[in-house]
Amino acid sequence: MTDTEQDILINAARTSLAQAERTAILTGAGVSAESGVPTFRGAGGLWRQYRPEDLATPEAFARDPKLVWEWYDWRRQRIAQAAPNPAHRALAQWESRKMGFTLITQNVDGLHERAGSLRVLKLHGDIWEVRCLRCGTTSRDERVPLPVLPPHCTCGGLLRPGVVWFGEMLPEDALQAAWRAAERAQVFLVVGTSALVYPASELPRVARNQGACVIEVNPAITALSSAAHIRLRGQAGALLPRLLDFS
Ligand code: BJW
Ligand code: ZN
Repeated sequence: MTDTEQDILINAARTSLAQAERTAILTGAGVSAESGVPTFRGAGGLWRQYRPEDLATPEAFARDPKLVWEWYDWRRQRIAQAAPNPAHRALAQWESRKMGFTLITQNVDGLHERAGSLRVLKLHGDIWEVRCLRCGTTSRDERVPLPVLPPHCTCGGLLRPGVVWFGEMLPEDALQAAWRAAERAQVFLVVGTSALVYPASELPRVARNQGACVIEVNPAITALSSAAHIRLRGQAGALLPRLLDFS
């Protein structure tokens, strides 16, 4: 695609976004890639020799909680060193200027909130939360690195990360709100996700089936690309400030 063709697509996307009264946005790991947070799949997606599917499961945690915690502790350190990038900031600024805006994220890194986003539907939890497997208490622990792995609760129980693993249900309130926003959206913007993980991957399709214009921002072709009306190939940090600047 030439630069001129991409410019035409950006203008079309910008106009749709500017005119929409209800917009939903789904972000994935790619939105934080330019902040230095590794994505799950593709280049740099491996930690040691493990894939996310080997570690982000209750079975993996039951088998070897120390190993799984080592992965999370390493990621927490990377995230603590990272700062929000222009994509996070553009979305936060947009929320403050526009009604009918719903930000849905699969990310657990908290960078949307650190950029100033106030309402974020977090589908896969929060890496800074820990939950006790014995007493069920959830709390925040932002220490990096954690002093002892695996960490334990004051009750003596084993703590797990407050995230959603494969085979687990998503937080019901956030998922319901995300589904409703997808059903109502006139424009659905999908940023930096491979769209391989269910049920988040269904949201753009739900929106499309209800008549929304689906816009994808991603440097690569994804499982969703063929269903998107406008495909913008590039990095979120470069494209989102251009898409969302309609002052
Ligand atoms: C850029 C960029 C730049 C790079 N700018 N872009 C068989 C068939 C179908 C479904 C299933 C199945 N078996 C089981 C399922 C269900 C399962 C699932 O979907 N599995 C598939 C893998 C097959 N889903 C679940 O289990 C979910 N629960 C559920 O369905 O409950 C009901 C149920 C219960 C019991 C049985 C069955 C169903 C839960 C899913 C939880 C996912 N959890 C994780 C870990 C979270 C905690 C943590 O962070 O550690 O969530 S896995 C991981 O993947 C993480 C992510 O949020 C998620 C999505 O990844 P994402 O964000 O798309 O990242 P990447 O790396 O894949 O892609 C990055 C993209 O960015 C790429 O496209 C790049 O090109 C792009 N990019 N730089 C813009 N600068
Ligand atoms: Zn406890």
